[in-house]
Amino acid sequence: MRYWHLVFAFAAVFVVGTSAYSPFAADWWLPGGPGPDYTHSVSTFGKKIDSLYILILIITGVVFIGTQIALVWATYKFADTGPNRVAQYFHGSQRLEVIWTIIPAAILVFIALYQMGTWSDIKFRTAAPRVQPIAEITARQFQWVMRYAGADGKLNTPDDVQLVNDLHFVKDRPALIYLKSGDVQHSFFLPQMRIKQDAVPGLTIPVWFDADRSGHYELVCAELCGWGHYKMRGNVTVHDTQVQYDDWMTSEIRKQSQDQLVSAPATGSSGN
Ligand SMILES: [Cu+2]
Repeated sequence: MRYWHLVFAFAAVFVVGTSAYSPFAADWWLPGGPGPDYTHSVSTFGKKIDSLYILILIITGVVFIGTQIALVWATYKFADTGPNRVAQYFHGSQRLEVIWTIIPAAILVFIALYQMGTWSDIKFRTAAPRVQPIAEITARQFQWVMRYAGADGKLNTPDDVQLVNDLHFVKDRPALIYLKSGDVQHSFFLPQMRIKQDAVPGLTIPVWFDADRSGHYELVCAELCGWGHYKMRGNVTVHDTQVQYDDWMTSEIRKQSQDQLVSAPATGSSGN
């Protein structure tokens, strides 16, 4: 049967074709900004992450196409041709094995060195922006509990504002948060900003990011953390200006104090 190579050839052409088309189709590529910018990340780090992603995609794409050509050729050339065909036996080729070990190793070392600058900008604590953290975010099954600094701009003070699944920050300036976990391991993922960081029980991890376009984006959990993992979705609002952010914060503070008034016992009825 000399037909199997056609199946492999079709599968390879289909995969390469749809992959090549995907940057031009909405929702097939990396998530991005609103409207025609749907494939462009909205953060400073996003551009670096995307260029690394494209580089790795090109390397793996070339290797994929090469191995698929070899596969199709082998399934055609060595196809079963009838009952009288005799099996061939041969020993491995040491030279070939050395080559196909050294080339991938060299590529991996290259990628490891090439990405180091980007990694250090995003993850090294020494690169953290010197700003006050806007919030402490605790991941727990199955929500993001966010404690904002409140009116005084400082965390761990009585005027902190607590919200759930609602991340706000200001456009064009670095936002710093402290990430914690209340139970198991979660992963704080801002897809449009290309930021992903595990929330690890027992650790407080600083995470920083920015956005160059205001609007509404999403926060998701990228670590399968339990049955309700899919529910760990938060809204992200990027405000145009600090004034807008402050207005939003003021209205949240007002809401919170109203809640406290409603839930407080009526004066005199409870004794203290
Ligand atoms: Cu989770």
